[in-house]
Amino acid sequence: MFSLPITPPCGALIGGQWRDTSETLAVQRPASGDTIAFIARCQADDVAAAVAAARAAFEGKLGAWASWSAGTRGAWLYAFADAIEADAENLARLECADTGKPMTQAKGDIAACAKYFRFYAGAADKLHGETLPFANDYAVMTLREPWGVCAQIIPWNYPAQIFGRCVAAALAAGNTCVLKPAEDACLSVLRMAELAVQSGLPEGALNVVPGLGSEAGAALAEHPDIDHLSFTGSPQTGTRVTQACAEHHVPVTMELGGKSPQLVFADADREAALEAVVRGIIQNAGQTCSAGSRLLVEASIHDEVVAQLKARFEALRCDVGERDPDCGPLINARQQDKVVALIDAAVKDGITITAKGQLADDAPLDGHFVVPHLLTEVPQGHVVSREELFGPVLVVQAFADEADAIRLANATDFGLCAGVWTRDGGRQLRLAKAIRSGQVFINNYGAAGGVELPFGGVGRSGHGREKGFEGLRSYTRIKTVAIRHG
Ligand code: TXE
Repeated sequence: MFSLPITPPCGALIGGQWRDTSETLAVQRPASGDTIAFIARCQADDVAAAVAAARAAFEGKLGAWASWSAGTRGAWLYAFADAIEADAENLARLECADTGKPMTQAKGDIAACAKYFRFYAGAADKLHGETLPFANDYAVMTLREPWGVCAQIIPWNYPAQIFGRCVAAALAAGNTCVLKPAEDACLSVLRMAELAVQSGLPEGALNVVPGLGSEAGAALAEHPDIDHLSFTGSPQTGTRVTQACAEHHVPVTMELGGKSPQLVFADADREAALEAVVRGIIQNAGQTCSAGSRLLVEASIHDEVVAQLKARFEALRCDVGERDPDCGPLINARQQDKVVALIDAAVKDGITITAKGQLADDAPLDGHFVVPHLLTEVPQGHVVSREELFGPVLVVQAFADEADAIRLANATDFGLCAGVWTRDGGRQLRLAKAIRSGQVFINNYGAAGGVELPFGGVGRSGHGREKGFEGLRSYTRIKTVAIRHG
């Protein structure tokens, strides 16, 4: 039987106190199906109490949060980044057990989370409004103010990283938070909430309401007293959350996944490109919004590239995350069934599985494993070239020339990321402009996840930006003050 390195508090954090709920939810380890924790199953009344605590903290009626200056908030964020780093080993082991991801990736996620807090710590007292030229008898300025109570609904694929990017930015800007983590994986988030309380974060500044999407999540999105909502998850749930927020005119940031292309031209640094192409689809077993799930390759090198990828895919090892394989299990049986069904549909329609990775002989039978798959000669209209599979499945298509490459890259309703591999400087710039997506990476993929870089989508990938200074601004609003002095 698997046991966790530490047991985080598994209740709801409301107004600085941990509370149990009458019912709980079992959390399973994706690698083996073992139950590793029971988390709170918050209902609408718990969510209402959390929103009320966040409101009271924001208005100075609970705890010291409202009295903290931007500099004091920044100092706390720095200290909290240190606390995360001091607990990094426990946090990484929790993240690995809970999400199934390989240990090296779990460690990277915890490091990135600490980096978010450090980045926004330094930025907290550098956010400012402007003075504006207007009529001579006026003085006009803008005040950059926090929204107030920020709701955050986050998924299970990167709990620690997404906690960092939302909570660090929201708190740095002076908001208070009510965060609904995903029912499938939230143990690192609960441990960090515990560390936040221990590090002296005032009551009510951060509230966490674990539970089901249809219960706690829906109650949070429907609550009339939130001022902003940030959501990361599926387009379908994003639509529902957006509709609920529209009832009360609550602004939303939506980060909804993708079907991102990697374009490899004949003149590319082939070794670097293929390394990034493979990493871009197996990272977190393909359960990454920015996964490079479509490889578009110039026709003249197509067969050679497929042969090179075949060898790489066949060498990929799939196993439990703790053994640090190339690829861990998927999060749950539902995601595993979805991915397997889509691969089966591709095979039924005559698409070739050119290569597969290997599953460790002693991998637990109840683990939700899907080995990496390389699908080639995939027609553009097929569901596997259009829909987000959210698994380690790379779809390969050939393009004739630059115009054809742009056409294929943009033949999607999504628009999150694109990778472009070419040594031609003019082409790099043309493609950067022509591809319809929130991020274009030239001769790299993902810019090492840099927390400093704004991130978000177009089209079905969502709207609004998280990360970087742009992400911090999105946790604020502008107030215009016009003084007529005569
Ligand atoms: O997502 P959901 P699921 C995509 C990916 C995946 C698919 C389904 O393609 O296969 O979504 O995953 C909460 N009101 N991504 O079902 O439902 C839920 O509890 C309010 C892309 O897990 O979007 C969780 O906290 N909240 C992605 C969060 O929404 C609700 C990350 C995400 O769950 C709710 C995850 C409701 N009615 C999945 N229903 C990315 N962009 O990285 C659910 N939730």
